[in-house]
Amino acid sequence: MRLLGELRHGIEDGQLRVHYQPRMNIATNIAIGVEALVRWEHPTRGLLQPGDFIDLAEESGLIRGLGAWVLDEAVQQGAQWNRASSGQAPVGMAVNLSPRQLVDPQLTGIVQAALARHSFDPSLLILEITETALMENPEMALKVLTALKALGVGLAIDDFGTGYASLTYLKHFPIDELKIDRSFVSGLGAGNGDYAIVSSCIQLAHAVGIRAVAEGVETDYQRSTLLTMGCDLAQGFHYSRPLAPDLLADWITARP
Ligand code: G
Ligand code: G
Ligand code: MN
Ligand code: NA
Repeated sequence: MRLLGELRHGIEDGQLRVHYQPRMNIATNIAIGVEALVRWEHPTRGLLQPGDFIDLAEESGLIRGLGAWVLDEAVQQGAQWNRASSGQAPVGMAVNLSPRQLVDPQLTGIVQAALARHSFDPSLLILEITETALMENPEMALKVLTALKALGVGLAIDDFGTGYASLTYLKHFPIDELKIDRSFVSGLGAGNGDYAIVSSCIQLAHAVGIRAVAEGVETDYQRSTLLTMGCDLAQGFHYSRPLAPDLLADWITARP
């Protein structure tokens, strides 16, 4: 397939970019970190979003190289911001892992190497794994998560509510945060069942002692509703779109 060849070339040719979206403490309105989101600056097709090429990367196996590059790039960027912002709380970095990366025997080594290469504090890195990836093989996932956790990094369940994670696994996985899928967050205020779903997810997270993060917060009504519900962190266009690192620098340095 043509796009696959172009992607392989694009990775080697340095056409990938990482954009960053602030992760906000809802109560204080302060950015506590960012999520790294990959883009492909295609020479003729323009700036492509992950939805245009991540599945292809996953099916072809290119995701291993792509994912390792994103991780290294994000950790390097996080380390750079943190060196530049002395006296401020350090910036946390969240990076997405695909299902295939999760079962890669080299994953732990790749993460460890990136942290060491850039002298990045492991506790400032959060690896996001989708609920679906975890539930494909929960026993194996538990082993991988335990190994990653031993490096000192944080772990998040991404797109929570769209898969079928049982409460049993949520309790046994060494998870630090639960990211409520934006399909539920976007329904807040629409008078449907999403209010109850989002509220339950937050209570569930707190019941097992982890943070609740709302994805895709677009309106002030959603923000204030989440605050009332006790949600800890939020991301979304209401605060900021994912931005190129030079544009985000202001966001990072403007923090109190
Ligand atoms: O950036 P955008 O909102 O278009 O991201 C769409 C999806 O692509 C999200 O679900 C996100 O988790 C995924 N994604 C973005 N960057 C990466 C990445 O570096 N690796 C993997 N595996 N998925 C990513
Ligand atoms: O979950 P993934 O890691 O699944 O989520 C990140 C994706 O969500 C990125 O593609 C990002 O561009 C997108 N995104 C972030 N904030 C918002 C938002 O407020 N609204 C919408 N529609 N998409 C958002
Ligand atoms: Mn994510
Ligand atoms: Na998500």
